[in-house]
Amino acid sequence: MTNPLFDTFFGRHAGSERTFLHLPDGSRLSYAAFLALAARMAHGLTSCGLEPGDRVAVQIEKSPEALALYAAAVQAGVIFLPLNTAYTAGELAYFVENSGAKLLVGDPAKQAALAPVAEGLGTRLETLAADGTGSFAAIAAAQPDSFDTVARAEDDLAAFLYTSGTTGRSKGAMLTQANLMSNALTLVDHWRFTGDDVLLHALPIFHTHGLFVATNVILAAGGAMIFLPKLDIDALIAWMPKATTMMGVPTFYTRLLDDDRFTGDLARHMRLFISGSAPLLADTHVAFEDRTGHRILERYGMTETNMNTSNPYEGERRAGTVGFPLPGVELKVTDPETGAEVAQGAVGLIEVRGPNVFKGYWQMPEKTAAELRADGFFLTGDLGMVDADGYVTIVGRNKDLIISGGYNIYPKEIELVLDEQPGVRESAVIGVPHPDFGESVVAVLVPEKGAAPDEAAIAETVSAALARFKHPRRYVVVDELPRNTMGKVQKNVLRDTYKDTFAAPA
Ligand code: MLC
Ligand code: AMP
Repeated sequence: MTNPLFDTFFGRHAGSERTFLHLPDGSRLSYAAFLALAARMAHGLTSCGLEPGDRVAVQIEKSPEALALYAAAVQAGVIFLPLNTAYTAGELAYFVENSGAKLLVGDPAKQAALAPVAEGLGTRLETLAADGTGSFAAIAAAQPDSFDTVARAEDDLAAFLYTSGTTGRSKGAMLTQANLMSNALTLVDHWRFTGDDVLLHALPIFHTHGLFVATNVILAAGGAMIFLPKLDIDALIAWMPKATTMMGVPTFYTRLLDDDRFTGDLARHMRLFISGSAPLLADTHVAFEDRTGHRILERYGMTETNMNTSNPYEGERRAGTVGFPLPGVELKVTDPETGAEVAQGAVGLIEVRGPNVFKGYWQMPEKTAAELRADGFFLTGDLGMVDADGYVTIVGRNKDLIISGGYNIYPKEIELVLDEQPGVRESAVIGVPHPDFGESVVAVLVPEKGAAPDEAAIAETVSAALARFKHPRRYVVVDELPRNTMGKVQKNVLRDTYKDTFAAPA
């Protein structure tokens, strides 16, 4: 194979008139039409000066064109770097600079904010809108609809996905062709995907879940997707009769259950519902089964590793667990201090090894060495246990991380902004239970002596600096933060104190 990832996911559909995407307006895009679009975009990337191994940073709304740009990057041997559309220009500047992206493809609506960033970094800026217009679309439109696929090896990099750490800036997780390919092929097999599957796709396509799990699985199986721009329960309910499968974060399932139109009848014909990216409450699992007769299949993964474990397709899908290690993935539970494996059934740090595990963090050898052992085991930062039947349960995190509606939020990043604000001596940002997002953000502020922090002004500054989903939804002011004898802030105490902040009224 000249380019294993392209050939496996895309090239083998050449000339196929089968439907790849069902679009919200009722129209369809065949594999052949999609590949022609991708080929024009691959020429577009080349004509913008990109060479194999260069990075293209992409912050655009979900659309067939946005997906075709992923295919184009793979075909041209360019490393694809998708970015959350909620990121502010300031946040985005870091990713573009750190990755050394030669080209930034952004939304035309954000051109004014992105132009100074691109100019300052010497990066070319082109635009692509969800309706298929924009300067990059114009460049691509003028190109031929076939492209000589650039040769790549399985060990070559296919994508960077940025993920934050407890301290410091975000790290670019380097994913190889083999990482993406091996995981998607395993999942196709494990979850019994075929060319007859139609996946209800309402996830964003700038993260592992929507792009590398949902999309790659469908591409590898040769199935179709109902490609919705975002989660919209009305659309999900309207389209469900045409789908066979759905993937979502737990919020998808709680929102469906909150809607009376989501009935057992509506879901009966479905083959499979899959959940991941955040813990699915056992209550949600049970309520979903009561309503529909389906047991949601929960799996566990992360940016650096794609998917690690999954409940079985056949066999018991056990609520509150993430199932068994996937074929080819080794999983062990270790003592966070010593690295020694703990006794079966004991809680420890989850470590994983397999063809799914990434190659390291871009230009951060120390961070790579700290998290990826020389023997290939990756320290996930998740705390878990394996029960006597082999089911893995995630019981917590050994990392200061909040997961809100499936998005990761790093408290440190918010604390750094808050600590700078007038009248604020220090801050602690915590995640507490939230009925819709699973967890949500509370900021605990300690004022300077005699000062009263101006909450509105602080919220405004936070708003300019950070993506909306990271914003604290509640601020509280306290005299001092609880600390242990070592002087470390006891976030567990704060989480307990504020655990009912977003509780629904009894
Ligand atoms: C949107 N908002 C959020 C939010 N999403 N706030 C906190 N957490 C989130 N996840 C903001 C909006 O900006 C808006 O701000 C307000 O909350 C309400 O918006 P909404 O209309 O209710 O949000 P919605 O568009 O419906 O989005 C919610 C969501 C979405 C859960 C559907 O966030 C989503 O699709 N999440 C999936 C994330 C995902 O794909 N994660 C996978 C990571 S990969 P305002 O201004 O109106 O108040 C990974 C590995 C693995 O983790 O294992 O898969
Ligand atoms: P990300 O860095 O965005 O890829 O997020 C990965 C993290 O999401 C993991 O390290 C886990 O903490 C969490 N996660 C993913 N799937 C699950 C799940 N099914 N249950 C609990 N946590 C999960």
